[in-house]
Amino acid sequence: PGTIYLKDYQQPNYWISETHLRFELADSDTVVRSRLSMQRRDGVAEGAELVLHGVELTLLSLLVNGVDVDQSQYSVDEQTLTIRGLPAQFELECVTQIQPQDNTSLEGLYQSRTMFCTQCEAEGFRKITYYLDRPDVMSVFTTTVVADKAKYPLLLSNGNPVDRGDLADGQHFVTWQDPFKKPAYLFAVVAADLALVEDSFTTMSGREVSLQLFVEPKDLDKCDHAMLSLKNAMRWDETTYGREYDLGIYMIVAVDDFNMGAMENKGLNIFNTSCVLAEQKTTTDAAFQRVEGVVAHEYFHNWSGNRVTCRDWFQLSLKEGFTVYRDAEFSADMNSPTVKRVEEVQLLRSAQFAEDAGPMAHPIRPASFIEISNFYTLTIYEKGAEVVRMIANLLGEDLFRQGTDLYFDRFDGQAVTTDDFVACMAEVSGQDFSQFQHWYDQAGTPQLDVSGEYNAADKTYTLSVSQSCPATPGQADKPVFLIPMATALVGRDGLLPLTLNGVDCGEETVLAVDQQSQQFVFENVTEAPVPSLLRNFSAPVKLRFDYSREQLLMLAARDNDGFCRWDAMQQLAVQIINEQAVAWRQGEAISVDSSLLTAIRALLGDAEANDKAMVAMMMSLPSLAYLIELSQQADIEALQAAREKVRLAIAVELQSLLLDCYHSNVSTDEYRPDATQIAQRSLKNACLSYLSLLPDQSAIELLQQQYQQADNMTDTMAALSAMVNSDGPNAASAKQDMLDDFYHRWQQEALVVNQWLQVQAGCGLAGGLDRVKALMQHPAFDIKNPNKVRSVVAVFCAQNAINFHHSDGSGYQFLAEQVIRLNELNPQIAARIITPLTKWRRFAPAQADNMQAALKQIMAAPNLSSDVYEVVSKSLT
Ligand code: B3K
Ligand code: ZN
Repeated sequence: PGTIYLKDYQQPNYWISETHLRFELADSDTVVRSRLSMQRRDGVAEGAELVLHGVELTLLSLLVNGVDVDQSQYSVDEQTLTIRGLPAQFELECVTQIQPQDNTSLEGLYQSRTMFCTQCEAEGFRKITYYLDRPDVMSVFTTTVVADKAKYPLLLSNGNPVDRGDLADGQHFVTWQDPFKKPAYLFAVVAADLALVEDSFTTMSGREVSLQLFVEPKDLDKCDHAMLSLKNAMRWDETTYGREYDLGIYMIVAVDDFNMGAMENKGLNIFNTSCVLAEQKTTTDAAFQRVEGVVAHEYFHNWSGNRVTCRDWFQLSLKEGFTVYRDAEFSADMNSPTVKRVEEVQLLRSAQFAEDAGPMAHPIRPASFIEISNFYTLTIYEKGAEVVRMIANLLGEDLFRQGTDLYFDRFDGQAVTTDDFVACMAEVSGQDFSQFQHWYDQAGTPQLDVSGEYNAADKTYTLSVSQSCPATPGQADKPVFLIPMATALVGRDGLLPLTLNGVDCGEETVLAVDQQSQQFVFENVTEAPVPSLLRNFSAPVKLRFDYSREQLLMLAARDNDGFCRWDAMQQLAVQIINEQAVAWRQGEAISVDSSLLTAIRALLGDAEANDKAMVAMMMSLPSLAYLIELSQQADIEALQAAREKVRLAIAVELQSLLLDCYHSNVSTDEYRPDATQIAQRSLKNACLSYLSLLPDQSAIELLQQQYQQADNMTDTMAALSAMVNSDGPNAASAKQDMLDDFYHRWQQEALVVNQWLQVQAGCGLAGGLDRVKALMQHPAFDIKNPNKVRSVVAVFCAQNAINFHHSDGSGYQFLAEQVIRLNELNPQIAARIITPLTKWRRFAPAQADNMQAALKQIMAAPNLSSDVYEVVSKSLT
């Protein structure tokens, strides 16, 4: 497989103005007829070749302007169809045959259970018919779908239905027309027998839009939340960005077999069932929020992605980073903004930073790739969103809105670049974005090293800041970034007023860190302050400041920035866990430093006055993944043992406070997935998680009681998860009983069974691999269903570090086998689950060698897909 470079971008030789498609769906030998109106691009030489993309297609016929193309005028290979001797304008008719029933890659047209559906982004359309399958080729689509009427009463595509009727042999057809020009990646077709939930929305200009959700009949009771989220998102985009929906129908189809969360096809979103169905008894609070976020994300793409799309796939973050930023702000407005922000930081720190430090590190606008499917990454999405957030903060609300208005208006109906986006922001604000641009083309997580010095005589406080960014593949030295560092100074009684260079800057200021090292001198500082840095996580960087434990306690208690308060607790916990890890390695037992216990005691004592969700987050220890990420060479056993020891100390020392807090947050109110209730449940379940560590029967009884009395899946899962992870002497049989009960109760609900699989695959107790192998033999497992693979294989390898990294290398061997198996079935999923092995350089030689050996074993397997090849080959160099 070859590398594709951004610098080689060229417009195509031909454009497509109209696309007419006819699908004749069948159990095998589905036929696709296409008729394309094409024009040679201005400036392209007469007779220039037309190179169409096409993969795994059987070409049945090819006509230009109604005449068969002579064999000598075209050639076909595995990836392309090349036609020569074409006029400046012509109609190309092409008939191909495909086999969706055998398509396990879930890309192109495929079958999921009893339905046909498509996934075209990024390059799936070429598995449907020969086409210019690139996002800068935008065309108007008219699509006719023909299928058996009894089996597939529902025939959908993008836009509006314009014709329908019955045909011979029990077949019927529907014709759809999408008035908006679009690239092929936004095309979709569905043929199914599903139930419909319908609602409507009146747009700000008074147009009525029909909202349609298609699900299996048994799931009709799980649609309210997605529908409400959709309506909220539509209204929010009108008020926040002035963007209105543009078609008369908005459809969402839920499918079981899907490679990711959902897809924003114009007017016809296709969703993984896990991102649309939600109901109190079967769905956790976290999953409710995910449904809300994904429904909004796909809706927001209608403007940021569909109306204004990407010129080429190097610009992917143009639509994804911006849309994640938009959905994040929406979710923040619908729920607790601080909690949402902390969750974003947790994801960045525990996973995106690691990606940015590994062999697949890439800028949010990459310069090259082998397989674009590998670039739907946390970097493109989450770091991309952080970069848009920094722009929004640099401009302020009003100018940012002016910038997005200009962007949407100027580029409506076009395929553009991240440069075009930034240029709009520069134009409306008059700001110079040249240094800021490095965020788009440089990979790696920048690091800020900060120190502070108080001068009592001068009443000055000087912050010395230096920045660095580690080398990443192909980028050794990097020019310095512009890093906005939001800063405040915390004094005994709260925030101190800030004066910089004689200018009064209120209580918080954004320092523009734009040099390798520089100083900021605050004046009239009346006491030695504790600096509150990178407030609300103002830039996606690592920050080092040598805080004492007293200073961290002070920030946790007195800062008014929720992110900084939480982060102070995290830093305190990291220090304490790391000192336990050192002792563990030396075979010593030292007591757990009391500062953390003091801080949690204070939080619990004041839980009623605080945001309960924040208390829950602040009292929870950093994840093992984050602790690993912070270590130069991670000793997972030591970190895990240390973390567990600190958890147990908290449980033992604060037992009665935890129990009080638990009981005072048991609610009898009717379930609602709103911020207040979610906060209360998260605090209660954080307490439960600690209490479950206590080595006595009452801990098990508490779990059993919650499990039996729960009227919602959040509480059920909290109890089940704590039970599964419990290894007290009496836990074994209670655990098996609970697992069996759960399965028997929910075996008909695929999404609930997935949670049952996840909780077991993620269990950190010894023997993890054997449990996972047994789960894969269970009837509930299916290697062809990505949700099952993610629930078992990916959870074990990516979220069960202690078992996956077992010193005998068995976890790595297991993953290599699964990747090789999935490489043939579903290359995208195969490539995605390799991630844990790519991090081998972060481990001690004994482990690193075994991880490398597993990568080499994959590399040696036959028929490697470009997806798997890229990840493995880059990891081994
Ligand atoms: N745009 C799709 C992702 C497509 C992934 C293709 N491998 C979903 C989204 O980001 O909204
Ligand atoms: Zn997206």
